[in-house]
Amino acid sequence: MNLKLFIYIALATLIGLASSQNTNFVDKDSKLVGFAEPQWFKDNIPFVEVPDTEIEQVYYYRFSSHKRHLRYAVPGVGYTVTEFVHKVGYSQKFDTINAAAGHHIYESRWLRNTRYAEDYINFWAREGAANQQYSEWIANAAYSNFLMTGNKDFILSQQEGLVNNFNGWNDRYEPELDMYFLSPHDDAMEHSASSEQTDDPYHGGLGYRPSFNSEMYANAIVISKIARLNNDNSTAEEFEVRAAAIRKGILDYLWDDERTFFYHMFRENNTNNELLDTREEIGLFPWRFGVPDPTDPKYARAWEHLFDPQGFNSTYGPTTCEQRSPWFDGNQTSMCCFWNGNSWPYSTGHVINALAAQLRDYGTTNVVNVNTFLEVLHKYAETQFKDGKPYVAECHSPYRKLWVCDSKNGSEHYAHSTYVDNVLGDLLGIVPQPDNFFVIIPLIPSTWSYFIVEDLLYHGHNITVLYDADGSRYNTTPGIKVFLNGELVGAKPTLDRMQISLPRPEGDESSKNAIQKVENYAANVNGFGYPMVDASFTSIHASVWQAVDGRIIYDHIPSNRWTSFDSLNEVDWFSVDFGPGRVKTVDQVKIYVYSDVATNEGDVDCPASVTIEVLSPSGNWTQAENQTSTPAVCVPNDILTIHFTPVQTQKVRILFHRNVQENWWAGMTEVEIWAPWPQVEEEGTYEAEDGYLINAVITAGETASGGSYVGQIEADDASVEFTGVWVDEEMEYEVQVYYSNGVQQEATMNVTINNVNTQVASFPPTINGWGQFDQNTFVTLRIPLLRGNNVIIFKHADNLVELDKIKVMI
Ligand SMILES: *[C@@H]1O[C@H](CO)[C@@H](O)[C@H](O)[C@H]1NC(C)=O
Ligand SMILES: *[C@@H]1O[C@H](CO)[C@@H](O)[C@H](O)[C@H]1NC(C)=O
Ligand SMILES: *[C@@H]1O[C@H](CO)[C@@H](O)[C@H](O)[C@H]1NC(C)=O
Ligand SMILES: *[C@@H]1O[C@H](CO)[C@@H](O)[C@H](O)[C@H]1NC(C)=O
Ligand SMILES: *[C@@H]1O[C@H](CO)[C@@H](O)[C@H](O)[C@H]1NC(C)=O
Ligand SMILES: *[C@@H]1O[C@H](CO)[C@@H](O)[C@H](O)[C@H]1NC(C)=O
Ligand SMILES: *[C@@H]1O[C@H](CO)[C@@H](O)[C@H](O)[C@H]1NC(C)=O
Ligand SMILES: *[C@@H]1O[C@H](CO)[C@@H](O)[C@H](O)[C@H]1NC(C)=O
Ligand SMILES: *[C@@H]1O[C@H](CO)[C@@H](O)[C@H](O)[C@H]1NC(C)=O
Ligand SMILES: [Ca+2]
Ligand SMILES: [Ca+2]
Repeated sequence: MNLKLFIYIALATLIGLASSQNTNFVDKDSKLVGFAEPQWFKDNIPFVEVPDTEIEQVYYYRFSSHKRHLRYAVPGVGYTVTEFVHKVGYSQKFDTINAAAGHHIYESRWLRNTRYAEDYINFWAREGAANQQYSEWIANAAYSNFLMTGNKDFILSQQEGLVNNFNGWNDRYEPELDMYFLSPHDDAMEHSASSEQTDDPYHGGLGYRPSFNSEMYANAIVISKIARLNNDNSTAEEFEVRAAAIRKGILDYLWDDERTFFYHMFRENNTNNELLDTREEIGLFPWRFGVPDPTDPKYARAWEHLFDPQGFNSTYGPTTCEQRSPWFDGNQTSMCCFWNGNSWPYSTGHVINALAAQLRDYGTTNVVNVNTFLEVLHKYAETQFKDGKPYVAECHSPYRKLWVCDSKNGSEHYAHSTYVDNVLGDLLGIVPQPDNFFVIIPLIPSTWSYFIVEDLLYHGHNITVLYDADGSRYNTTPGIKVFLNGELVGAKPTLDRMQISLPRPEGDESSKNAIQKVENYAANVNGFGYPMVDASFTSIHASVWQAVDGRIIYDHIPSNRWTSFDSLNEVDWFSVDFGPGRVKTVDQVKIYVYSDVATNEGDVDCPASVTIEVLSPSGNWTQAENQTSTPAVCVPNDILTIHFTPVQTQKVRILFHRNVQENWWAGMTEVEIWAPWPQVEEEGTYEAEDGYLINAVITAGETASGGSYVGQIEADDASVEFTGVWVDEEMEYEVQVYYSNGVQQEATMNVTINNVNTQVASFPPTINGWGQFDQNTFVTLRIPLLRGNNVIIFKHADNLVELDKIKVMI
C-alpha cells in the first residue's frame, strides 16, 4: 500500500465514514427551518455552509423558490419549469417561457432528481414549444447538465432537437456580419438603453447584441461537442465553423478598443456599423461563454466598468446600463419592465458567471480577484431580501432596498435567474467535467476559514467537499478534502483546487427509468377536460383545478390550492376522474397538505383524518383496502401519502374529515396519483386517451383498447399528442395507428414528430363505423424516433378520424 493511500484510509476510518454512502457534517434540519416539505430538500439539494450569512441564507431560499416553479405537466412529458408562478398572457405551451430556460436548467442541474432537468431539456428539444420567442442558451445549458450527470445517452439523444432549435434562428442571421440580430425586447429586455433611443422604446430596433450572439456561439459549440460524441463528424465540423464565425463577428464588430467594452449595434440605419453610445450590462455576458480571446489582455479592461461607480457599481447593482449614460434611470420605484437602470437578477446571474469565468479561465486583473468577485456575489445575495427575509422578484432598485418590479400574486419568487449555480459553480467552484473527473476551483478569499458542500450528486456519485482552515469547524485535520460516497479520496493541507479521478459513472439512469416509468395520472395542465376534478365544496378563495395543475406552492399568496374553507360539512370530498372508460390501476394518493393555520394567515390546516375511496365497477364508492398513511400523522405544509392495495378504477376520491374541534378546514396545494405508465397490455402501445389533447374528447368504447378512445378531433387546432413514446434506439419505426373513420371518405391527419419531422397520414374508411375498433383496423406509418421520450402529435387535417391507440413495432 502506498503511503498516500494509507493516510487516506486511516483518515477515513478515523472519522468513521469508511462504510457509509455519504458524509454527515451538516446539521440539515437547522438549514431547513421554515421550509415546506423539508424532505424534498434532503432528497434533492447539496447542503452548503459558508461564513457569509446572507450568501448562505439566500442559497437555501433559492432552492425553495426554484421548487415553486417546478411544474409537473403531462404524463410522458413530466416536469417543466415556469418563470411566473401562474400563467401569464404571453406564456406558451404548458405556461412555459423560453427566456430564462437556460437559467432554469443551470439551477436544476444541481438537484439530485435528474428528471427535473432532463424532462425540461427534452421538452425544449422535442415538444415544439416556443423556442424562438426570446433569445436562449438552452443547448449550452443542456450540455452543462450532462456535465453534472454524466448521462451521455441522454445528451446524445438530444442532438437533433438542439440542432433544430438552433436552425430556428436562421432567419435572424446576417451572413455579412456572421451575427444574429433581434430587438432588445426579444432579448428579454424592454426599455433598455438600446431601446429608449429608438422610435419604439418598449421593443427597441433590431440589433446585434453581445448577449444573444454569445449565447448562439455557446449553443453552436456544445452542438459540435455533442455531435463529436455522437461520432457525427460532419455536424460537429459544421457547428465548429458556425461557432467560429459568430465569435469572430462579436469580436470584430461589437468590441470597441477605445471604450473597452462590447456594445449593442443597430442593424438599421447604421451603415457605418457604429456601436451604441452606452455600455450595457449585456456587454459582460460574453465571458461566461468563452467568447473573448484569452490571449489578448485588452478584453479584461471591460471589468473596470463593473466596479466603476459611474459604470455598473451600485449598492444593489450591477445596474443594467452604466450610470453615466443619459438613458440611465435608477429612480424607479414600482414600474415594470425597465432595463435601463434597475438591477435584474437575470443579468446579475450572467455577470457573476462571467466574472468567475474571467477568474478561472482568463486570470486575475487589477480589478478582478476573489475579493471583488465575492463583493459582487455578496451584493447579489443582499439584494435578494424583502422585509428582512430572503426574496426574489423581477427587478430591484440599484440604490434603495426595494424590489421595483414585484407584482402581487404574480412575480413573487420569480424564476428568471441563477443563484445556486453561482454559489456552487462559481464561488465554491465545482466545475463539472465531460470525463470521469471531479474538479473544484474555489473562488473564495483567504479570510474565509471554512466552507462545505455536502451530498452533491455528481456523475452518479455522492460527493462532499469541505475546507476547514484549522480543522476546528468540522473536527478534522486542516485543509481541503473531497469525499466520494462517504470515503475520503483527496486532501490537501491548504485551500487549493482539487482534481479527483472517479470510477466510471453508474450506468444510465434514463434507461432504468424507461423500464419502470411512473407518472402522475392526476395532473391536468389545462384546467378543464380530463383528468376531471370535482369537490363537494370549494372555497370561493380556491379552485379545484389548482390542486391538479402540477404546481406545488404552499404560500397564502401567491395562492395555488383547493380548500374547503367555510364549508358546513364535517366531511368534504375531492375527486379525480381519469376519463370515460379510462380505468387505471393505482395504489397511492399523494396529498400536498396546505395549512395557513401554521403561518397564522387563515383557518385551513391538517384534516383530522383522510379516507380514500374508489369507484367500483358497479358504480358505487368503496373504501380503498388497507390504507396506510405516511407519515402516520399529517404534517402541515407537507406531503401526506396514502398507500392502499392496488385497485383498478376510473375515479378516486379523497374524504377530508375536517378538524371540527378547532374549526379548521382542509386544503391542499396539489394531489398526485403516481402509477406505472403507460398501463398497456403490449409494450410499445400508447393509448390516445393517455395523451395530451387539444379540442378533442375522450369517449368510453367497448371495443376500444384501454376502455376508451379520442373522438371529435374536429376543430382546426384539434390534436392528439402521444407523449413519452419511448424507444431505446434511434431509427425509423413502423407505427400502427388504430382508428375509426365512419364515412365513405378518406381522412388525413398531419403527424408531427418531435417538432422536427412532419408527414401526412391517410386513413381510409373503416367498415365497422364510428367508435368501433378491432385488431385489424389500423394504418402503418414509418416514423423516425429518437432515443428516449418522443412526442408524436396527430393534428386534424381533412375529414375526421377517431384515434384509439398507436403501437410502435419494436
Ligand atoms: C448517496 O447517499 C445516499 C444517502 O444520502 C444513499 O442513499 C445513496 O446510496 C448514496 N449513493 C451512492 C452512489 O453511494
Ligand atoms: C430608419 O430610417 C428610416 C428613414 O429615416 C425610418 O423611417 C426608420 O424608422 C428608421 N429605422 C429605425 C429602426 O430607426
Ligand atoms: C470522426 O472523427 C474522429 C476523429 O477525427 C475519427 O476518429 C472518427 O473515425 C470519425 N468518425 C467518422 C464516422 O468518420
Ligand atoms: C462598489 O461600490 C461600493 C459602494 O456602493 C463600494 O463600497 C465598493 O468599494 C465599490 N467596489 C469597487 C470594487 O470599487
Ligand atoms: C433621479 O433622482 C436624482 C436625485 O433625486 C435626480 O438628480 C435625477 O435627476 C433623477 N433622475 C431621473 C432620471 O429622474
Ligand atoms: C392568484 O392568482 C391565481 C391565478 O391567476 C388566482 O387563481 C388566485 O385567485 C389569485 N389569488 C389571489 C389571492 O388573488
Ligand atoms: C359496491 O361495489 C362493490 C364492488 O363492486 C360490490 O361488492 C357492492 O355490492 C356494491 N354495493 C352496492 C350497494 O351496490
Ligand atoms: C390487508 O392487510 C392485511 C394485513 O397486512 C393482509 O392480511 C390482507 O391480505 C390485506 N388485504 C389486501 C386486499 O391486500
Ligand atoms: C397539413 O400538412 C399539409 C402538407 O404539408 C399542409 O399543406 C397543411 O397546411 C397542414 N394542415 C394543418 C392543419 O396543419
Ligand atoms: Ca397546485
Ligand atoms: Ca384507447
